[in-house]
Amino acid sequence: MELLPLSPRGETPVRALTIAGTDSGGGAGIQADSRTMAMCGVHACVAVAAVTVQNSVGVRGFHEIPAEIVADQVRCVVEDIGVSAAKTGMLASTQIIEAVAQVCCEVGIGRDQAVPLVVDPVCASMHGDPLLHADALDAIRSVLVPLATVVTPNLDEVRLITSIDVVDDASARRAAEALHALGARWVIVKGGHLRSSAMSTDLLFDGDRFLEFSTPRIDTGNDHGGGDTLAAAITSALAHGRSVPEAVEFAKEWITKCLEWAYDLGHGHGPVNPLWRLNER
Ligand code: PXL
Repeated sequence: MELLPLSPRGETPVRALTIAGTDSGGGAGIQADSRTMAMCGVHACVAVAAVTVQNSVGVRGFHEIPAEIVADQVRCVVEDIGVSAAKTGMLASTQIIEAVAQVCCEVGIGRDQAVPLVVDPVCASMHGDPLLHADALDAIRSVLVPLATVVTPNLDEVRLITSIDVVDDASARRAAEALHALGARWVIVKGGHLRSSAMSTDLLFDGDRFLEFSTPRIDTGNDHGGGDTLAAAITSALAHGRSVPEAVEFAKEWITKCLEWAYDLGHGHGPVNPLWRLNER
């Protein structure tokens, strides 16, 4: 695959911002985003929205950062360092979603703005543990998705947001249309959790055309942080100036490599491995 360029010694890399939750187990969330961005030649700036208490077996709880502190982290980074793409992950609550949306509009992050925004509408962990208050789904629909340059739900998130159960290509297209109608510029419906084929096919929709991206399905129980990593790879490619279809094509190949290099960790599910680039020469 063609990798994104690392910056030469002493040269300031392109920057991207992740607004998300931390994972004490080190596999998902901000930890996955930062590693992926670093390996894609992007300096990762970080606005922490929530701190999770978790290991490879599950999430025991989370603590939200006050909404104004989340927004201030974004403002502070953009003012000085500047970013060319941004991503949201776990935002936990309506208050945080609203504060993030407001500051993004204020500083020029979001669809049709100078800085594209990848919205990964994180609702729950792979174990089904909640990472979003149930009453915040409305804010995801009405405030966050409309701000997205690209929205990247998995099939569980598609069901929660649109009430559409994706079981085949026709329902995936219906779901993409429903998400686009909420206001996202581009929609990806990820087929990775549809276990029916040897390929993992993601559908990309811009309100007009459907594009399909297929990569070989990597069967591993170690896929913790996979969604975050895919969205962070899209964000990284956008930060380098790639178009959305180019970024998605890159990210599909990137996550396939991260899955091939995934490893066991603890007693539950291990993480995908964004550091594979260091080992595969
Ligand atoms: O993979 C979704 C996700 C996002 N963000 C945080 C997480 C998880 C999954 O566990 O912990 C902080």
